[in-house]
Formats: sequence, structure tokens, C-alpha cells
Amino acid sequence: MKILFMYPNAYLSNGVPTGIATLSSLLKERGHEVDVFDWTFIKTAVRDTTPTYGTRILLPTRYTLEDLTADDPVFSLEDAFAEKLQRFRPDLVAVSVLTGYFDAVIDLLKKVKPSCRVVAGGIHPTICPEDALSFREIDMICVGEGEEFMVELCEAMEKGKDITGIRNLGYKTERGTRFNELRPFVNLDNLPDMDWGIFDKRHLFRPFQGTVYSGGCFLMSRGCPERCTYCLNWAFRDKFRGCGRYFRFQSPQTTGRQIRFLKERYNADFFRFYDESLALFDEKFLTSLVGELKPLGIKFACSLRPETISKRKVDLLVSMGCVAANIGLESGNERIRAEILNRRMSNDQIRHAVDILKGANIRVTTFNMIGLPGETRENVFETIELNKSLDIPAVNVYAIYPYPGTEIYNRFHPRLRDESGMITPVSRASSFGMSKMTSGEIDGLLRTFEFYVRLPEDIWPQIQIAEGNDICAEDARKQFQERLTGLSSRSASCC
Ligand code: B12
Ligand code: SF4
Repeated sequence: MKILFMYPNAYLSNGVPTGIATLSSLLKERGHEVDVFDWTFIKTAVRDTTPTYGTRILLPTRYTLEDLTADDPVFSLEDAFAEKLQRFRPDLVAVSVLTGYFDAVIDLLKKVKPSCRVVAGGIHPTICPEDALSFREIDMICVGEGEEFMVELCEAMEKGKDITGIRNLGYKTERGTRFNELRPFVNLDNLPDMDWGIFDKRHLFRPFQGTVYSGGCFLMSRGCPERCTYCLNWAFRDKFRGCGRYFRFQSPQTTGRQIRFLKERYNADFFRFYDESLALFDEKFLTSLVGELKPLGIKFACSLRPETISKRKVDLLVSMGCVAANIGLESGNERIRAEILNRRMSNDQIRHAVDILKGANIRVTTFNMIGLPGETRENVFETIELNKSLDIPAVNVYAIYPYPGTEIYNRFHPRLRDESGMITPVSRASSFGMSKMTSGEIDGLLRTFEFYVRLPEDIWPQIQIAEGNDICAEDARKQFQERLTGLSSRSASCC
């Protein structure tokens, strides 16, 4: 069978997606041919959607991703897809899609209709299966994990067998949609090494502190023990009750084997671990991981929850290659953080954790959100003040998006689709009206958040002018940006 994956993604937002890379590897093991239609390097006017406001620095590198793509031809997404279909002639198109990209995928499939069947998997079909199946362009979906599902589906299709009994399948019948029983979770230690080979090599571009490394994304766990109200883990935990232990992780030996493979095969030496917090693991596990990773001499960035951090654990992380960490601070107001977001950590815990990390020479960044339910402008300044007090080199800030399935969504019930039938794009997340600020005010604070954090308080009145949406405000922002980074156009994105 020939399977063409589709990875809808923002232009130049690089990093090989772990889901498709694992599915591709498994399918190839079974003798199938695999290719990917990846939007990341298609230079078009079609862009998402998801502006990130944050410090995109830090040190300039010899070359940037923009340099590497400067000579790429401009293509329309439709032409690129039509050409791919024509060249590869797939027997199945397999789309991996998040909510924010779903409408763009449907739009593309409407314009360029593959002559084979289309299966969709990933977050949107898993969380909104009825919505995903309501489109003529999608023949069937996978709810949840796709490994065993895809192997069974492709084998059945190849042999012309009935597919309607396959677990995790959602499909259409004359009498409506049918959703099959969910299968138990896969054992993460049984998964193959990821296949990064089907992706454009520029996905491996990893600038860090002025040096260009080669590498990508890695997860050694699935699920999460927490229940933050804005996160989909909330929904997954309930949806997959009975499928096995929700928060699972693979052994340090499997991680060591898989990272060694990526290093040897793709020269990968810089990784971004997307596990919720590497410090969640106990010291015994981390010590074992040191034994696996230290000999490989890799560097990595990871996420850490402040309340899981201790000096001893941080020392272990450093000795296995940790050089950068981000902390989900989200709000500077402890009540909002605890009551609205269900993240129970104090500002003191955050400060203490950051001190430990900085003491270990780990570069710390934070993740923050604006537009939270009930939030006022004063509350946003509490977040700014807390970040300021941490004295860290970079901050990331987003407008909260109430994704279907999250507790925040259940509480506020915004409509998934607006009057025109479209899913509200992530770029309009400020418009949900959950906070006490207007959408314009939230967008202005997103544009200037990092300036407030990193520039002296006596120029805050000027920064307020830069919150605007006119040319003067834009000019002011450019000046602040230059002052902040000492760089003008050549910037290297941070991990
Ligand atoms: C790592 C990660 C990222 C990384 C991605 C790195 C990379 N290139 O892989 C980065 C930081 C770039 C990222 C970006 C974004 N992310 Co993100 N991310 C995650 C995270 C933490 C883990 C995803 C992951 O790799 N899981 C492990 C793999 C193996 O699982 P998987 O991808 O889901 O794939 C499995 C199944 O879904 C299924 N499957 C997947 N595709 C397909 C296709 C077919 C055909 C089949 C049959 C099955 C199948 O099989 C796979 C194996 O079992 C999740 C949280 C979570 N719990 O999922 C959020 C999450 C997916 N991200 C989210 C969001 C919102 C985003 C952004 C939009 C953020 C932003 N504002 O920019 C962007 C969009 C990028 C994009 N185009 O996908 C949301 C999605 C919400 C939604 N409803 O869509 C999540 C769920 C977090 C949350 N808020 O709860 N993300
Ligand atoms: S936001 Fe992070 S800590 Fe909270 S439930 Fe999601 S993955 Fe877990």
C-alpha cells in the first residue's frame, strides 16, 4: 500500500511531528510505502493562523531557516498537493490534524480531491469525531492512538478485507456515523525508532545560543498526571478510561536506544523533550536516564513544572545534557492560577525553581497566557511583574484558546464553529470574551508583553503606545525590539 500522510502546519514552524514519524516507521516495517505532504516548507500565502508573541532570539546564528528557504519557489498549496498526488499516487491519504488546521485541510481537500480514501487522525478527530466525520472530504477517522489502527487498516485495505471492525475507527454508514470500541494503549517500549527520513531535512535545524544544531522533538511519555483546565489531557483522561494507565512512560533504555538511533541516522545532537515535566520522574529513573544519555553527548531543552524541581534532580538533568528549560507560569496571580487554571503552585515555588535552574546554568524561559476567564489588565501586569522578577532571557505568551474537550470549554461553552461555519482561528483567540478585557486590549498586551517584561519600568508609558494596531505603534515596537535584542532582521528562533 502507498500511504501519503498530510501534516498541516504553519510555514517554517519546524520540528518533525512525532506521531507521523512513528506511524511511518511502523508502516514501513510492514512493507508499505510512505510519503508525506508537509506544509511546513511550502512557500505560499496560505499561512496559519497561530502567531506566537514572544522573544524570538537570542544570539544570531551563521545562517537562519529563512536563509535555508530563500531560494524555494513559491507554490500554491493546491498545486503542491496535486503534484504530490500525481507523483506518489497513494492508495490512502492519512491526515494528522489539530483543531486549528482542520478547516484548512477540508478546504484543500475540496479543491484537490484525492482519488483514494482519506483517513484523518490526531487531536481534532479524537476530540471532535462527529465534527470531523461530518465532512464529505473525510471518509473515516481514527479516535486516539494510531499505531495498531494504521497497521490493521492498511493490511485490511490491501487485502480487500472488511475494515468496519477495526478498533478506534469512526466511519459513515447510511444510517449515520459509527464509532468502534477503543483499543488499549500501546506499550511505549514496543514502539519503533522514529522515521524522520520522509521529512524535509530543514526540520532538523535547531539554533541555540548562536550555534546551529541538528535535531528534533522527542517524547518519552504520553498523558499527564495533572488536570489543567485549558489542556486536552482533561478530556483524554475521561475519553480513554479503561484503555490503560493514562500517564505512561517508556523505560530509560528505550529512550537511550531511540535517541542513539536518531543521533547515528540523522546526526541529531539537540533535542526538545515535550514531556510535561522531566522532573516528574523520580531520582532512580533519572539516574538511569543519565546512564543512557550522558554517553551520547547530546544537548536538550525540556519543560519542567516548578513544584517537581529539586537541586538533585536538576543536577541529574544537567549531566544528561539539559541546557534549557521552560516553565508554564501562565499567570502571575496565584488565585487565577489555582482556581481558574487548576495549576497549584505558588509564586515562591516558581522563583525558587528558577533560582535552582539558573544556578545550574540552564537557560530558563516561561510560557504565559492572557485572556483568562475573569482576568483584568491589572492581573496581566501581575504576570508581567512575576516574569520580570525572574530575570530570564525569553518569555512566550499566548491568548488562551478554549479547545473543545477542555474544562474551560465545558464551563464557557463557546461555539466551536461561528455563524459562517468556521472554527475560530487561533489567531482570533482573544475574541472569546472570557476575560474582563476587550479583544483589542488582549492583542495589544500580546504584542508588547515581552517589552514590559524586559525593558525598564520607566518606559512603560511608551510601551503602552506600542500596544496599538497602527503604524506608529508598529514603529515603536520595532524600536523596542531592536533595543531588546541588539539585532535587527537576522534573528534565530529560540527553542
Ligand atoms: C509536542 C506538541 C507540540 C509541538 C509539536 C512538535 C512536533 N513537531 O511534533 C509544538 C510545540 C511544535 C506544538 C505546536 C502546536 N501545538 Co502542540 N502539542 C504538543 C503535545 C504536548 C504533544 C503532541 C505529541 O507529539 N504527542 C505524541 C504523539 C505520538 O501523539 P499524536 O501526535 O497525538 O499522534 C498520535 C495520535 O493522535 C494518532 N494520530 C496522529 N495523527 C494521525 C493521523 C492518522 C491518519 C491516524 C490514523 C492517527 C494519527 O496516532 C499517533 C500515535 O498514537 C500535545 C499535547 C498532547 N497531549 O497531545 C500538544 C497539543 C497537540 N498542541 C496543541 C496546540 C494548540 C498546538 C499549537 C496550535 C500551538 C500554537 N498556538 O502554536 C501548535 C500547532 C502545531 C501543529 N501544526 O501541529 C494542542 C492541540 C489542541 C487542539 N484541539 O488542536 C495540544 C493537544 C495541547 C493542548 N492545548 O491541550 N505542539
Ligand atoms: S497543561 Fe501540562 S501539566 Fe497541565 S494537564 Fe496539560 S500537559 Fe499536564
